[in-house]
Formats: sequence, structure tokens, C-alpha cells
Amino acid sequence: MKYGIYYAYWEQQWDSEGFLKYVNKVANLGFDVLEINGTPLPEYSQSDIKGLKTCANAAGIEITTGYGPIYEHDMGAVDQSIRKSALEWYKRLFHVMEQLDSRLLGGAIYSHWPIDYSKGVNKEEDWKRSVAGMQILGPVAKEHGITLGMEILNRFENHILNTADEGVRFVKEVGQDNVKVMLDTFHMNIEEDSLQKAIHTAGQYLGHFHVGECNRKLPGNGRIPWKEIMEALREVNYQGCVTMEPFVRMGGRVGEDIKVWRDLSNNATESELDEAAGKSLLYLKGLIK
Ligand SMILES: [Mn+2]
Repeated sequence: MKYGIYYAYWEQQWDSEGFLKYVNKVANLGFDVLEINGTPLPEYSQSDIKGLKTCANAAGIEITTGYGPIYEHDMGAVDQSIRKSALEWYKRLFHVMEQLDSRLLGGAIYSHWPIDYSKGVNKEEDWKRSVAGMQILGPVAKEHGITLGMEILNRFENHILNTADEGVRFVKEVGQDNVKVMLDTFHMNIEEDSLQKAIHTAGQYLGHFHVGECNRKLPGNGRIPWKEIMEALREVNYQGCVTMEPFVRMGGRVGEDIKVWRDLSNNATESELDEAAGKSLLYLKGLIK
């Protein structure tokens, strides 16, 4: 099992082009993987790509990519022209990801994020179009050696996939071996009867795993049963990455989109955030020694 952390723990904007500065930081904290955001990648220059790749190689850091697709990038959109332009955008993203040796894209890749429920949704029809969209996107990703993680979200953020059970049914319908289920303890806490059972349900289909407390603090600072979770991951022989996705500070688009309306960091400085992340990592690793 590898351990990662999402750069946005330290950031307030999604389109940060400053991923580079987090490579050595997370390596020094003991992580194996830095998760970055896909948003700016299609516009990366060759020198941007080379800079990040060289730095990651030197630090021994693997890069994974997370993405909350905007409406214009919804592969299951009602409007066919949106599905078409979304595919073109993903092709450009995959091209850059491959050069960064970033082999996993996780998030609501089957839909867009967050859903605007004021417009109304039709789960059954949206599900079908999303499956069809992933049947198109999956093989394209595979050409670049990329696995797609279908992140299961809570009901307030998406309507198509809310549970591990739905996720498994969805990826079975898609029927591509690089289209996998992705779980996140923050969302599981809201939707699953049992966190361990959800991991067992996902089983061999589990491709990526996000961790965070119920309020998105770092693991070990709340009431999620981490020992049970880490044991369940071991029981299903999960070989992927356990990636922390903490959000503890207000402000910017990150704070707004994640709905962080109070400071959960205890007014932490950057070095205090670093220290807390390192401590959380040691805590998780210590649970399954
Ligand atoms: Mn997540």
C-alpha cells in the first residue's frame, strides 16, 4: 500500500500551477504519492511537464491526479456537443498525465461536480449516459496507461453513485478493466451502513482510496474507525494508494466549493500543517504494522 496526500490541503485555488513546490514537501513528510489537480494540466507547456516530472523522479514521488469535472467536461451530459468536447479535453489531459507518469485519474469522472440540483436530475437516464461515456473514455485512458477512479460521492454532491454497491454495479456495466471504483471515507461516512462492508463490497474493483475524517480533518483527528478501515483494505488485498484529502482552511475557490465555513486548522501555519500531515501519516501506517 502506498500513501499520498492531495496538494489542496495547503492551497485555496484549484488551478494552482504550483504543484512543483509540494513534491519535496510531501516526500520529506514521508508520503509516496502527491495528488495534483487535473484542471491546469492540459495547458501545461513542455517545460512545465519536464520540471514537475524531473522533480518527482528525483524525490521518488509518484503523481496521481484528481479532478472534479466542470459541467463542460461531463462525459454523461444530456447535450451531445458537451460530451464530444469533454472527450477532447480528457484526451489532452491524458496526454500530459502520461508524460508525468501519472497513471490514475480519480473523481466524479463519470459526471460533473458539484451537481446543481436546482435543475433537476434523472438518475436512471444520467446513469445510462455516464456508463456510455465511460465506455468511450476508458479505452482512451487505457492507451495512455491510465486507470479511471469513479469516486463515490455523498448525496449532496452527486446522485449517480452514492454507495460502493452502486459503484461496483456501475463499473461492471462499463466493463473496462481500467475503470474502477474509488471510495472516500468522508462520503462513505454519510452513505454506507458499514465502512468495512463497503470496502469489501468494492473489493477487487477498488482502484483508489481517499481518507479524511467526517469533517475532512486529517485521519486520526476525529471519529472515523481507522483501524477497521486499514484492516479492511488489507483484507481485500488493496494494492493502490491511500490518499489523504484534508480540507481544514477557509478561503478561495477551494474553501467555497468544499464549504469550509470555519477554520478547522486551529489557525495553523504552513509548518504546523506539515507537521500535522506527517503525524497523521505515521498514525495510519502504525495501525497495520
Ligand atoms: Mn475524495
